[in-house]
Amino acid sequence: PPVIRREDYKPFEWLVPEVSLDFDLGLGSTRVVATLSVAPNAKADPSTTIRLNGDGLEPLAVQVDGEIVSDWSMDGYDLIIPLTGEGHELRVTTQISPAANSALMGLFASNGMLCTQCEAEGFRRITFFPDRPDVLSTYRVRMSGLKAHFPVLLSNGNLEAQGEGEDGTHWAEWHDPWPKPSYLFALVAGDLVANSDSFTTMSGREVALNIYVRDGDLPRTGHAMESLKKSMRWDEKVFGREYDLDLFNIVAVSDFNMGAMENKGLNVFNTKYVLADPDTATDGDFDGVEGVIAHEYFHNWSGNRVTCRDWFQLSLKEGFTVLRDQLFSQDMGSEPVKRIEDVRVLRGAQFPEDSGPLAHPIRPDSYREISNFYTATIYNKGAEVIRMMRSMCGEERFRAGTDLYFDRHDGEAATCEDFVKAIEDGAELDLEQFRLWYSQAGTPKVSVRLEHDGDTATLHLSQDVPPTPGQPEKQPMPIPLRIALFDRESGKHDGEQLITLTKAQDSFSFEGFATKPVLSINRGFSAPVVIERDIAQDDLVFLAAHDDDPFARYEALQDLVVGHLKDVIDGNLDDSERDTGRQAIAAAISAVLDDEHIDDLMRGEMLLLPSEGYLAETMLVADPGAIHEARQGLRAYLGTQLEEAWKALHQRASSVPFSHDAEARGARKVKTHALAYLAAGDVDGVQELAWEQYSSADNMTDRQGALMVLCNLDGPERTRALLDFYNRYKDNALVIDKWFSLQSMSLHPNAIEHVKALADHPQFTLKNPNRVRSLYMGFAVNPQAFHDASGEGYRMIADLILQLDPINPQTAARFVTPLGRWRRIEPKRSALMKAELEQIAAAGDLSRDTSEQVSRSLG
Ligand code: B3K
Ligand code: ZN
Repeated sequence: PPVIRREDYKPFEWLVPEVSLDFDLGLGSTRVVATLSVAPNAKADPSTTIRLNGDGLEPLAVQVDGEIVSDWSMDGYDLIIPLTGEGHELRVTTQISPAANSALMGLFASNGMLCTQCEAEGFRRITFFPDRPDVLSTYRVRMSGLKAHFPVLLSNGNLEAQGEGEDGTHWAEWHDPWPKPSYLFALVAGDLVANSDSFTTMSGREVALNIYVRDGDLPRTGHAMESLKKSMRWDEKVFGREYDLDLFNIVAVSDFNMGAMENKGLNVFNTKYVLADPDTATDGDFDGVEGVIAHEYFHNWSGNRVTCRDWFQLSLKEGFTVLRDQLFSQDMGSEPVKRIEDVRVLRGAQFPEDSGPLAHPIRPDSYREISNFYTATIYNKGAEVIRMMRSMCGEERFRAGTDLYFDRHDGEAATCEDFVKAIEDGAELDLEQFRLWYSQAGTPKVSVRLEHDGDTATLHLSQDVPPTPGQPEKQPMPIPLRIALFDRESGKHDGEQLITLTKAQDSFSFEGFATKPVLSINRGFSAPVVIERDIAQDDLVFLAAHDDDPFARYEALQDLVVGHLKDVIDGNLDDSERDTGRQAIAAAISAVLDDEHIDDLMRGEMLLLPSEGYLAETMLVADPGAIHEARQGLRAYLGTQLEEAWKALHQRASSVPFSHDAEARGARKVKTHALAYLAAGDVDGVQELAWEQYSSADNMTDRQGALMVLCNLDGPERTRALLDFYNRYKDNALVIDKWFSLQSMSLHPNAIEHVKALADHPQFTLKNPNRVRSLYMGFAVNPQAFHDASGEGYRMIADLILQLDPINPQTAARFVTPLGRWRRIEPKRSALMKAELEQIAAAGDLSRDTSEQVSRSLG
């Protein structure tokens, strides 16, 4: 497939101010008549033809200015129509088959309903169109279909007319007054019911809100509706953004490639991010709903009102919108806990991406399939980059910058450079060197050394931005670091400072320290970098106990554990040194358990050991077997060593009654952590305790937590609980997804066999992305099973990719990533992983999605 380059951008030769679409809806076959008003674009080169993108379409009839024409031609899938250089009306008829659309891009069928997904390039699977984000049009949509099949007919904007047709059909006409690119078009037709509410905007306009779901799911939509109203209010208050239509619709669909989609006035959601009640959704699921509802709603400004010029600018809307949803969730719940969670996601998904074969800058320079660039880098690192701007100028000036951005570019298709310039002008911040964060890939490493002499403490910093594919040499980046220097005696510091490292190396001096202070650095994770600090273990213990920045405190404990485990894995410790290290960790954890100044939500974060993936990431070449053994060994040690404390914690937490408040949520979080440590230590009676938590649970968080623990063990309670869970929830797809993933993520020695059997389970299907992810993403992140020394785990993922690719290439391509880590894995496993990638590459007829990922991974 051809490579598309950012530097080749040219504006489209034609403007398409108005589009009208007429749909004759059917599951098996839908007819589409698209009418486009076009005019030459004065800002582009003149052209004597118009190229309309298509993907697998056939033009059944082509008209120009009301006349049938036949001088059109096809160039691959694109339709080329000759046109003279003035305004015209084009009309093209196509016929599509939603029921046969298993890729879930364009118009597809899901459980008898019809639904669209157009971002990034799905609109061209519906009709011929200049399917690029810089072509903005107002849309008028008419649809008709059988009323019995499709009682609800929805599209973007406002409903303008509806009526009854012949033979049991009905129709509706929608009009969206806001010009938009084709990727924001949406249509839904189905048998749906709505949770309806309303919201009065800051200027007093009443907006009707509807969340459409299948009958029976209505009782689980309350949390989504509350989240929507909170998001609308928050965006007014914090970013000054008001909603701009009289109607906001959300539709939940169970077959969906991603989380949700921000179509103008008609968001389409994966059911996973809409439906929640205490019996079927965990606290984490509730947070997921709130965060994704907010994210899609916030896109109305950061994405829809100001959209992207081309797909290289994707982070313009995604990075910024992720930052907005993160700040929102921080405000709705616990700010430090949310920050820690977000950093964990960044380190778990983005850091490995940035240090592997798929590394790319947040504004990429080239791609072959844009669907492959909806990545943790574009989204999460993109958010971190904008967060750094905010930290450098402060909230108020940042708001002046975003106000200017929205004001300056409202109604436009903008670039990342436009964003940076607006922040520069509005916030009065010099971002010249900062732009490197947009162009350079790779996670900077910052080495830190604190020196003390007389009463001066000197901080020596140096940075290294590692080479990434296509970028062998890097320039130093500006790295804003929040720091504090603690007095060892008093446990206090004289205030936090923000220093910015702009050079390859630099030193910063601080006066007035009679004794050597303890350095706390990258507080709040102010920069998305790896800190390599030369720090004594005692100082980490000090920070883990005393740092007043919750993130830094969490980080100190993590570093303590990482340092110890790496020493264990490298064989650097004799038995007594290992015991000393373990004891220090146990003492630090025990202090966390006893600390009355932190709440349980925070305590839960501090109790979580760094994941095996994160540990692997800190090593140039990792041995997954050794990492697993060392980490499990430490967990077992902590489980037995602190047995009484875990039991007491479990008991205390179990006495807190269910509610959604922070205290109760915190209690649920630490309860399962305690149980998991006891299980790791294999202490007497843990199976019974887990069964007790499982069977007496009055909510999904406790129930799933206990089942997760039982799933790792081998005993009758495991089978009993899995069977009970299945029977209890067999009719709820989202909960059955949990049942699949708990087994595929399990530490049980037979996990591979379990996954194979589950692939033949009557409820397993490759057609539903949630189900595929629940079984196989769970498996691909299961360090023990996926990295089984036999290579069987690798083979299973490779087989899945080949089977899924013809059905759903977008979802199939996502599974290439875990195999792509082969260069960073010890030689034997590495060879096995690479061989699987080569096997996939050798298969004929791969999708553009999968072939791009496989060739980059091998390249
Ligand atoms: N913008 C969509 C993602 C579309 C992905 C297309 N492959 C959801 C979101 O980020 O809000
Ligand atoms: Zn988004």
